[in-house]
Amino acid sequence: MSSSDAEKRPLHHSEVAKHADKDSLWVIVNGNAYDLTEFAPEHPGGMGILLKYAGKDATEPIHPPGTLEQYLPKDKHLGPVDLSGLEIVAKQETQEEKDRKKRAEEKPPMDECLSLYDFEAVAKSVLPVGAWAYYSSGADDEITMRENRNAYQRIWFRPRILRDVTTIDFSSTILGHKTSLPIYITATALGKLGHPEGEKNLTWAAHEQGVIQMIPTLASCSFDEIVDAAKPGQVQFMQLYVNKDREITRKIVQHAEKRGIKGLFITVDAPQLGRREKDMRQKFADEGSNVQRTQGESVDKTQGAARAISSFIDPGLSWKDIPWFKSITKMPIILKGVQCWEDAVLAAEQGLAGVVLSNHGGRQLDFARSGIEILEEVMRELKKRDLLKNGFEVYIDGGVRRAGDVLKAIALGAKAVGIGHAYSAYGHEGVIKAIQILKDEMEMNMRLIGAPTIQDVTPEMIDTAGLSNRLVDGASDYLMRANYEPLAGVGNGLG
Ligand code: 173
Repeated sequence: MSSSDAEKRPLHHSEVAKHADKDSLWVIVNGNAYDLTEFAPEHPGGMGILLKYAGKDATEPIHPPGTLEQYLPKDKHLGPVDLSGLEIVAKQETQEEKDRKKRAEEKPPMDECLSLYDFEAVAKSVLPVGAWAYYSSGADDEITMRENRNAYQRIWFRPRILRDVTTIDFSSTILGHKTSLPIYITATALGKLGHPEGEKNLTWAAHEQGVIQMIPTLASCSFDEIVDAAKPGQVQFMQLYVNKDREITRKIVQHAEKRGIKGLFITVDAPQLGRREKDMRQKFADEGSNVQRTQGESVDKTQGAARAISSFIDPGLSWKDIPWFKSITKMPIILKGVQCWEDAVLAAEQGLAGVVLSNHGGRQLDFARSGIEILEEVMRELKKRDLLKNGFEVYIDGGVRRAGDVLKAIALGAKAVGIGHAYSAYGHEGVIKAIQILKDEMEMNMRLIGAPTIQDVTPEMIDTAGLSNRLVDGASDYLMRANYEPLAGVGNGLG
């Protein structure tokens, strides 16, 4: 059928339902039908997930609106669908899902959240299981994810007294742009898994609180929607996953620059997505039942929400590409995911604007060190080589939950700290409140360490003697614990 026929005569949903296998695979998205037969083998998420929706309504929040219109050739747009007579079969809700919805209805009033941990605890309790699995999952044994927190606990303050701390000013700049405190909202994918407004919540809250948002490549809202949600003059950065097809990357970068984006943060720690097993397990459970039963197809058990949409990322990206990036944009370029001083030095020598010391929230290489630990060596080596003189900036992210963490990073030389997932459950109001909490903590901590401004937060104010003493719990001897029979009446102290 040609698209002009489709305009004249809407397809009936029963017609779409006939195209439900890999030889003819149609889906309905937002009331329109699309022929995905030729595209299906190339779907980054694999054929399995498409077969699950073949012949059916596939309107899901995972892709931004307009994705199909943008990427699918026009002749595969089959036009509007007549949904009359379609029997909506209510999905069987599990008891777990019913319980979750009840918890969401009865969640604590937002004002009871006193710290970022509280927001995280509410999110865990009320978000859909798959959303929480995706957001909270770290790589492999999640040692690095925990280390991101632990590392902050190995740094202690050396406060100064009797400094006039009546007035506290924690404002600063990032790449020359004002920020009300030295944090920015870093890029986190798939915002609509947590809330229907997705990343726009972050845009609105960033404006309200005077901080800068970094827009993720793999947002649930489209890039333009997120830029349009910003108020005039509001500064936004963009995170970039580099596509194997550099033409696509060039278009994305140049479009971002045209839309006024003020910094390009190229992610360099994800040539392949890490194994986040919570996320992977979740997806397996979801796809397994339908695809296997109805199509007799084998299920790709190695996917998770993240892996399903990440195969376009180019593992061939290298230092040789940097001059090309500089040739296609005037935006400052920052490498996000630097993990040792050698690469920070290379970035500065290449004339880039900065680096983010990051292990991707512990979601990539397990046993990567924490950003705060790397910061110390990076600042030392950059200074030694006089590479900070052109305004090269160093940021860190991962594990930040308290303003005290931010101050430790600033004392060690970071210009700002990125904050990611933790507070989706209350929409944009929750994000505003979370940043307000950080500001309140910041004011108190700056008073207590004797630093009235960010410039007063110096390396002498912290004790990093224990920073590189990374301790990991030894594996416990499960067999001994399970099999040992203590003498009758005598405890063995194993508990
Ligand atoms: O950490 C992530 O989840 C992430 O960066 C990502 C990458 C590709 C697809 C989705 C998310």
